[in-house]
Amino acid sequence: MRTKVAIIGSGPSGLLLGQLLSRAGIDNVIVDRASRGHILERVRAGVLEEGTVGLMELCGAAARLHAEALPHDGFSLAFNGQNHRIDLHGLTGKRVIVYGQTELTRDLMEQRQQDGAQTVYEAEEVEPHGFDGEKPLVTYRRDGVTRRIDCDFIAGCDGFHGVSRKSVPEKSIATFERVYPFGWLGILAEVPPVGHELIYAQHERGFALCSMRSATRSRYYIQCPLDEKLETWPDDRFWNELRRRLPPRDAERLQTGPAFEKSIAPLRSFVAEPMRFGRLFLVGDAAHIVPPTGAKGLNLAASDVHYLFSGLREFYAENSTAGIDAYSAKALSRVWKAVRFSWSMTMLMHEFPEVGPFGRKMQEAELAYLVQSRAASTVLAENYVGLPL
Ligand code: FAS
Ligand code: PHB
Repeated sequence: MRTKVAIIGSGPSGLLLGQLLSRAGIDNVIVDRASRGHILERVRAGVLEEGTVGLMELCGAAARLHAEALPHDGFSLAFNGQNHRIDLHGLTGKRVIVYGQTELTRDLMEQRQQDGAQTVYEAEEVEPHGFDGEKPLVTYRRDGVTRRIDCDFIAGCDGFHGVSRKSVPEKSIATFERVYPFGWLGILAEVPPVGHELIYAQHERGFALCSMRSATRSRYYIQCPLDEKLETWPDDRFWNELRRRLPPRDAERLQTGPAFEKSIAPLRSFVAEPMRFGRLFLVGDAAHIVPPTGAKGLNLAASDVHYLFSGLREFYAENSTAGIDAYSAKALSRVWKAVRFSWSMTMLMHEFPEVGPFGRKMQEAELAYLVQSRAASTVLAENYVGLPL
């Protein structure tokens, strides 16, 4: 098989890139080791920046998003028993859109199928080759047969545990990492959310986040030890712990019900530099990971796609390599600012026993200053809604 761009990974990065390329008439194939169903079972991000929504519109896949998503003009920081609203739209003129990553992925898959572009699911032993030369290719096994895709470029959109970054010689790549000493225990439940906007709660018992997927479906998280076991968290224990971390007014309003999804996600900050190796480009989680505290993971994948798609379109339309040559530096400039923001939100909102009483006082002082100072709230707001592309 031959194509212009071989994309490894059918998550948001791969699907957004594939759809933009197809709409620009640039042939591409996506291969993913998982099944379509398995990818859609994963529950992940929930908050989209306006730029990400814009890409969905360019993909021709935004109809359901515009019909069902929840535009949010602000969110709350809860600490010392009080809620403090950050007026995103008032401070920045922008808002965020609450729409589950699962739905975004489904919309892109369906639009891709309608547009007739090729995706190979359940591909085994996917491997990029020859990307340091002029004739890269991707091999994979399907139904016991090894197949190859000859291409001009390979987009490694295969996430943190993918094969693309691991295929780069160690001496050619630098990595930067911070692993946090806790995880997020998250649940989904068909109950109305506790409030009409998100609540990020800092509490001595640990961080909590009240989010949602719709007016009838809630997404909640609580900070938990890394070695926590799901089986030790029956629903009642989760709801009681969440209540204890919220301001009294929210705790009283909290509607509970059976959790139909429960999972623990570890938290890390990770960046690989550069994001380009000859004819292989790393995109999204394949190149960087942020703790979900700043709601940046999926949105960073989208901005990578924006830069890479612009470069590839320019290459095929104008035979210019300027855009693809600039991809890594451009993407990393925005990535590092989002990594910093996500790290700072994580350090501010979570319980770190090792920081002791002084460290907690610093967290309290920073939160108090954040909600008192328009300048400080504006800094928070402009990072949360997403820095310019
Ligand atoms: P993805 O990991 O989504 O997709 C990679 C794809 O590549 C997968 O479909 C996988 O099957 C495939 N793949 C992997 N290895 C392969 C191989 N060897 N061969 C072929 N295919 C391969 N972000 C937020 O903003 N908010 C959140 O609350 C949030 N929660 C998260 C919870 C978890 C547990 C995780 C892991 C991430 C979370 N994220 C969150 C971040 C998440 O949303 C990512 O940023 C987003 O999925 C990035 O999309 P992709 O880069 O496409 O990577
Ligand atoms: C979610 O709804 O899953 C979500 C929202 C905001 C975050 C993290 C996760 O910062």
